[in-house]
Amino acid sequence: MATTTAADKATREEYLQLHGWMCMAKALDDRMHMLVKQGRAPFVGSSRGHEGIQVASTAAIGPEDWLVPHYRALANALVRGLTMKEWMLAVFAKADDPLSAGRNIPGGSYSYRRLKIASVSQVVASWVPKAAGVAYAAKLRGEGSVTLCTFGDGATSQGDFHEGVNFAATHRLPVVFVCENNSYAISVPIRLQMLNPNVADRAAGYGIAGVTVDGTDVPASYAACKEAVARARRGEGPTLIDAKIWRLNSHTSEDNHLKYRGQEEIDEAARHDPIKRFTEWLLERRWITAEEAANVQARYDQEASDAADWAEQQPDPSPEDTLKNVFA
Ligand SMILES: Cc1ncc(C[n+]2csc(CCOP(=O)(O)OP(=O)(O)O)c2C)c(N)n1
Repeated sequence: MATTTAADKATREEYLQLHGWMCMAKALDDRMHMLVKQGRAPFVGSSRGHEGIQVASTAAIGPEDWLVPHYRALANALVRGLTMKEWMLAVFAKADDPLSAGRNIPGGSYSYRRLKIASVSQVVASWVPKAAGVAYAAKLRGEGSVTLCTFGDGATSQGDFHEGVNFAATHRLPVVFVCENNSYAISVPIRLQMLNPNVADRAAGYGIAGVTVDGTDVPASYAACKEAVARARRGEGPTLIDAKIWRLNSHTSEDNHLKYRGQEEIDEAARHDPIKRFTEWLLERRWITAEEAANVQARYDQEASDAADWAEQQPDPSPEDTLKNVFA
């Protein structure tokens, strides 16, 4: 597991901001589940359980850096500056949806130039070589930016993953690869995907640094990511971080994890909620009170509800625009 140095620690204010983004992501996630149950929204690919590593990794890069994340990346996008209203426009597939103009499942496939988020795709691992390409371009241009690329454990079984990481390693590109390892690719457990106990063990095969961290531990995750970003900026090439987390919900709202996980395991997963864990950490330090923590969540729950009601009233895309920006 990663060790923390003082330089890799955030301040109280920064940790409270990370906590806020996690609560914001949970509020949107919970609201989407409700909207799907009510038949008002089509789909949720839940980020519950991923929020800790998502805010930690994304806060470790700066506005000049690039984010090439996987499709389950709500909290990452919020850290980059995506608003709750923008997210809800995507949920309702409205004309002004800034992610895909209503053409894709919420957050499933998009790029957002202003936030320097590129090449989100549902084609598993396809964005890994693209992240290497973004970093290669930045290096050739002498930009000094770092590219953060995130993916699940299942993605590491894909050829695209190998090609992307190997290219980044060979060219010593400034990339931080973060595996949000929830130990499932839909219903396939990680033991049927690989024999190595850690995804980070694969780093040795590429000659790059590999780090295993508890992805439900926000300060430890932040420290590991900060160190990897610093390594990339020093020109020492990529790092592969294996952040162990628990998926709290089914793969998506189209899936029922009870069919392959069992209630006991699902109950165990709930005990690894990173929001609960991080709140306790903040409470122990007296950096937040229980009442303040509850108020933060309640405020974002209300904002998510208001954002949904507002977005639902916005104009739908017009039929004439159906083929706009559709290339094939
Ligand atoms: C190339 C490709 N193969 C299969 C799928 C179907 N699929 C969608 S998500 C997924 C699981 C990916 O699991 P993982 O990478 O661990 O990420 P997670 O969804 O658990 O966060 C699969 C197999 C796909 N979208 N793309």
